Amino acid sequence: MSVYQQLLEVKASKRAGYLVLVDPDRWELDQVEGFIQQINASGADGIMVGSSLILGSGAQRKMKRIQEVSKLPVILFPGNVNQLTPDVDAVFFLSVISGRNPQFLIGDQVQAAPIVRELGLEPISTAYMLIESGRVTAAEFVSGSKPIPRDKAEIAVAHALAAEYLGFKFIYLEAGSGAQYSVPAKMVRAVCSYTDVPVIVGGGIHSPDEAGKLVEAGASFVVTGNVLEDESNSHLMKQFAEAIHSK
Ligand code: 1GP
Repeated sequence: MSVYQQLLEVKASKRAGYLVLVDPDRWELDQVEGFIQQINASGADGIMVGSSLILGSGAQRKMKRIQEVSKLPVILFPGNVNQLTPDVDAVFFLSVISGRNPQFLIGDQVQAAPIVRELGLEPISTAYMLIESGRVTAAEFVSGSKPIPRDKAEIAVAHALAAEYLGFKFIYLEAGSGAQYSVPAKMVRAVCSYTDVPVIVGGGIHSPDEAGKLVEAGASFVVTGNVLEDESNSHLMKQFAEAIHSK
């Protein structure tokens, strides 16, 4: 079954799905296995790997290790074309539709498409919308695109409708990794009331309670990354899964 189908099944069978983002730069090769085992046991529904920028060495080897150890689908969440690797189950084929930078709207996708085909990866088209989140995030800076103002839900709605009409499989409302504020629940609610395209929400989510509120607002998937990189927070993983799944 395709990863896309698996994600749709998660959405159909649970209140919403939980995806954990693993930034290869945050883990040494010998640490990453333990973290993935924790994710396997947490009740999460999938693992995302990638980052706006990867500085450290050995990212490809880490991704391979992640896929070997993971019992969940591993989806590449690429910051650029160089992060493409055969050692994932699918790739979120992102277009930064909130921005007007042609490189991140279609330029990089044209570079990436033949590589995705050659590697035999499953592309999952995803309309990526950056939402203003208190301070400039890496995703905003690196993509050279302006985020949507957080109090302008109607702008997010119009982008989401455009994404639906253009045929994207997912909409990703992104505050940015390590964001000061997560995407406002009000904006999630507005977007989800206008489109049936499944909405993924991520960036700056620090508590299971916050995640649960985003699901109540209509999110189909919630992503956490940074908050779990602090080992003292590892107990939160199961709590996130419960808050997101429970009716
Ligand atoms: C970033 O949405 C993800 O693309 C996760 O963000 O690291 O802030 O949880 P955090």
